[in-house]
Amino acid sequence: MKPYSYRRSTTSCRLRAALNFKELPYETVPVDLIAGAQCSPKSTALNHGCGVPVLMLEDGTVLTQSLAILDYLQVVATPRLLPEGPVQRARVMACAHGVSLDIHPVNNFRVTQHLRNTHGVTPGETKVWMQHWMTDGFTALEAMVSQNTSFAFGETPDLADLCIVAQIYNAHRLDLDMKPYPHLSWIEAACLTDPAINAARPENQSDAPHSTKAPA
Ligand SMILES: N[C@@H](CCC(=O)N[C@@H](CS)C(=O)NCC(=O)O)C(=O)O
Repeated sequence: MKPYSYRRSTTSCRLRAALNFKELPYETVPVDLIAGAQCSPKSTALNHGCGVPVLMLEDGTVLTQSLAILDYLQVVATPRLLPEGPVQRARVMACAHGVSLDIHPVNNFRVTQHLRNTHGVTPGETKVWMQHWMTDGFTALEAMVSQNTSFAFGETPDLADLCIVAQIYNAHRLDLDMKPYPHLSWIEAACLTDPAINAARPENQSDAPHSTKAPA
């Protein structure tokens, strides 16, 4: 499999963690979002939405949208990242959506670029914007996750954890104070002890500065 991914992309990070978790072999194709590579003709031929991740399967089938890709992986490979019970499954999905649909879209690169380029928003104001939406989303998530487990809903990671930990990476990058979110911080600590999630971290990717890994 070939995931097209950018190291700091939270959507790509979710996918990398899921592939690692399920021990599926893959060869990453780095896409440099800062250089605009997601909008090159080569990239848009795979994803009309101009973004990462994209997952190319062994037979050349191309999948887009991180949650749809994760849903595909949920169906074809174990261990599962979603519980069997419908209510518990809906709770995990609600947290995954809290990150993927409430926080990520309003903080996406193209949104912040548009704010800067079209509306004259400064880098400092952009940071405040991003912190605002993370504060909103994290406040809800802090109350939604289980209050007495290591991971979001149990003692092993699930889809909620994969989405939350990737977003917290971004929160640190943007200097968001995590003290109001102790449960999310515990989840992050638990996630970082998990080898599959740790290997998906931005700094462990071949396109990270000073990486010793050869780009695929
Ligand atoms: N809803 C899509 C979003 C994909 C997406 O936009 N990813 C970001 C990286 S986290 C991206 O490629 N942004 C490029 C841009 O905004 O130009 C998904 O979950 O896959």
